[in-house]
Amino acid sequence: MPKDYKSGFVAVIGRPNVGKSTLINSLIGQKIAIMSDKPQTTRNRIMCVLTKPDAQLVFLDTPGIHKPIDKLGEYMVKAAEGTLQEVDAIIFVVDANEKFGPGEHYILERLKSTKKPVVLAINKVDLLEDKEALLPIITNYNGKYDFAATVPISALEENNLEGLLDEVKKYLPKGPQYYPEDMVTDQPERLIIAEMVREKVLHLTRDEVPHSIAVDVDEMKIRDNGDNYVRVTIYVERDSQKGIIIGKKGAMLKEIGAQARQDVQMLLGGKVFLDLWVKVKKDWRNRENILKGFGFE
Ligand code: GDP
Ligand code: MG
Ligand code: K
Repeated sequence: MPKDYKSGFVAVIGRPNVGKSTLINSLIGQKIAIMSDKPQTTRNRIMCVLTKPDAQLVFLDTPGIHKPIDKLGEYMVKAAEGTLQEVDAIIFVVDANEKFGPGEHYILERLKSTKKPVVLAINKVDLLEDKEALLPIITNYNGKYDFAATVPISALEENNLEGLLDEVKKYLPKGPQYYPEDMVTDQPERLIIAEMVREKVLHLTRDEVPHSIAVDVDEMKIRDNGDNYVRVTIYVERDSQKGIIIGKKGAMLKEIGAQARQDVQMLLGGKVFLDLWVKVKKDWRNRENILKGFGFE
């Protein structure tokens, strides 16, 4: 390891859908960061490790920075803001094709309470028909906040990601490789699997069920024939939501299972039997004791 090796923590923040997870996944080269915009718990502050010859960067996908609307939201915002105080640098991702809005304004206000360097990543530049359009975006953002750097990128097409990394690396302290080179995430498999299922539920039901659904992996084992067996419970608040998730003659749940199984198989390797259950747990969002049961601090 070179003697000026650097290592540190980097928070990736931004409104839903701007491309935070895509960015982290592109950097890491694997689908680890969860693509759902409605993460269920503070636990999925997913940590991804990127090891380079000159630096090791640990990325934290912090989905919770938005106006809280209920108890769950409050927990998440607190956790996300805590993260901002722990990191060495922050990447603020915005979408080049979206106007500056209240979401961005809210985040910039939150950022004022941190002294950490913030690198602005203007994402989805591949969708800009006229690259000249970048200049006013850059000027506008830099008029509102003192960014450490501004870097236009395409997370999806992996454009200028090295340029972004170079800017971020400037703000990392000298330090050792904390994590083994081949380690890309600290997430227990169970939590990743729960998020994979949850992502499919929200996607396939087209938001007909609220983000208040929770998913727990109850059991994971390897059967005698070598196949993986995973039993998962999806918790909803109302019978009607249970009905939507199960679908006509169970068709929806079957589709959720089929799609989630593919992701889980990629994660675990080998064959996976995914045993999905749906249970009603009334109004869990606003009942703190139940929140604690789901692992909230
Ligand atoms: P997040 O909510 O901020 O984590 O956003 P995601 O990473 O889940 O991305 C939201 C959507 O934007 C997905 O459909 C991505 O494929 C898409 N997306 C992300 N980055 C880019 C990009 O650079 N270019 C284009 N065209 N689409 C992108
Ligand atoms: Mg995301
Ligand atoms: K600041």
